[in-house]
Amino acid sequence: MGYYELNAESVVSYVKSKLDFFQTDGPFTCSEIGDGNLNLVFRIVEKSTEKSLIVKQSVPYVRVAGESWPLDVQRGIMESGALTKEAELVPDLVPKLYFYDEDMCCMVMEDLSDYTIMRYALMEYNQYPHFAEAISDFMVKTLLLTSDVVMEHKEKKGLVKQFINPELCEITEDLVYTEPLFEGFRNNIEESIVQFHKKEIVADEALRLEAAKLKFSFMNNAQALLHGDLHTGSIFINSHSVKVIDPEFVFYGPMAYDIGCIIANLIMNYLSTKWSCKDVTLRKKHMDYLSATIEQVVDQTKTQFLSLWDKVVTDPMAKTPGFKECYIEQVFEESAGVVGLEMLRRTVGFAHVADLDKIEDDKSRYEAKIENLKLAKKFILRRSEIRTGSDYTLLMEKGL
Ligand code: SR1
Ligand code: MG
Repeated sequence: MGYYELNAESVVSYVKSKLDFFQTDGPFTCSEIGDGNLNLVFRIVEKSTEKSLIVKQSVPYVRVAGESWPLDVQRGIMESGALTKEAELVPDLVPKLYFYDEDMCCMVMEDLSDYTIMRYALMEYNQYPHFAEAISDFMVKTLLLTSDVVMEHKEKKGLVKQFINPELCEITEDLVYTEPLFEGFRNNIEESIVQFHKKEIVADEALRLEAAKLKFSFMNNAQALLHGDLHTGSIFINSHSVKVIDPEFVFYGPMAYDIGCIIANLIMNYLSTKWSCKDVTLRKKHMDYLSATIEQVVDQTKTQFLSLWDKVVTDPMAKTPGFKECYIEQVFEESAGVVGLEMLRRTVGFAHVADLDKIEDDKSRYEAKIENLKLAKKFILRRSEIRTGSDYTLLMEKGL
C-alpha cells in the first residue's frame, strides 16, 4: 500500500503492523498533538503498560496553510537522516528514532512526554539553568564536527549532497530572508504596526542591503550541517535534560543560522516578559535569567568551539595560528545578523511566535513588537560590533 494520510484511528493499527513495540492488543489512547506548522504528530499510549511513542507524518502541503501551499511529502527523509546523524554526534540531545517509513513518509520515535516545549515553559516563567550548556554542546558538536575543518572533504561533500533540501530552504529564503523586508507577500502584520514596518523596515534601503548579504550567505555557504529551525519550539526540556527535535529544515548552510535562531527566540521571550509580566519580582527574575542564559549561550558556544577545534581539526590550513579566531568571529558576526532577521520575521512575517502574539493587552503587545523591531534592526545593521554575550545583553537592556 502506498501513502495515505494517517488519523488518530488508523495510526494505531499502522504502528502495530510495522513495529513490535506494544505488548498487548490494546486498549490504546491516541491523539494528534502536532504543534508545528508542517506535519501531523500523533501520540499513542498503551493503557495497561503506559508504553508510548510518537508518529510524525509529512502531509503533501504546509499544514497551517492547507492544500493551497503544496510541499513534497518526501521531506521526512531529510528529518530522519538528520536525526540519525545527530544521534551519532550528540546522542543524549535528540529523541530516538525507531524507524522511518519511506512509503508513508513518517517517522516513529521516542515519546518525550516527561518533557515540555521550551517556548511554552518560558512563557510560564520556568527557568532551566542547564539549558545554556546543553544547547552550546549541541551546536558546537553538530556544527564543527560536520564542517570542512574536521571532516574529510569528499565525505563532507557527500553529506552536502545527501542533505540538499531545496523546498524547505526556499521557505526560509522567502519567509526569513526576503518577505519581511517588503510589504505584501505572505506577511502577517498587526494593523497597529503596519506604518512602523513600512517606514522603519521597508523604506530602509541600508537594512535591505545588509539582509541581502545575509541571504546569499545562507544560500551559498555550505559550512556545516544545520538543524535549520533551532527555535525554542524545537526544544523539549525538563529539569535535567534537553532534547532538540524537528530538524526537517536540515541542510548544509552557515553555522550562524542555528546560533542566531536560538538567541533570537530567547530575546523574544525576554521582550515578552518585559512587556507582559505583571508581577514585578517575577518579571525581574525571569528577565535576569534570560539575560544570563543569552550571555552563557553566546560565550560558552564560542569557548567550547575554540577548545574542541584544537582537538578535532584535521585540515592543515585550518591549523594556521589565528585562523580559528577569524573563523569564529565571522560566524558570530553573521549570527547577530540572523538574530535580527529572525526577530523581524517573527513580528511581521508569515510565521509568528506565541511569546509576542499571545500578549493579551493590546498596548503591551504593541510595545513589545515595536521594541522587537527596533532591536532587530540594530542586530542586523550593527552585527560587526556584537561579539560577546554582554554585547547582546547591553543592546537588549540599554539599547547600546
Ligand atoms: C511554512 S513553515 C513556517 C515556519 O515554520 C517552521 O517552524 C519554520 O520556522 C518556518 O519558517
Ligand atoms: Mg518545526
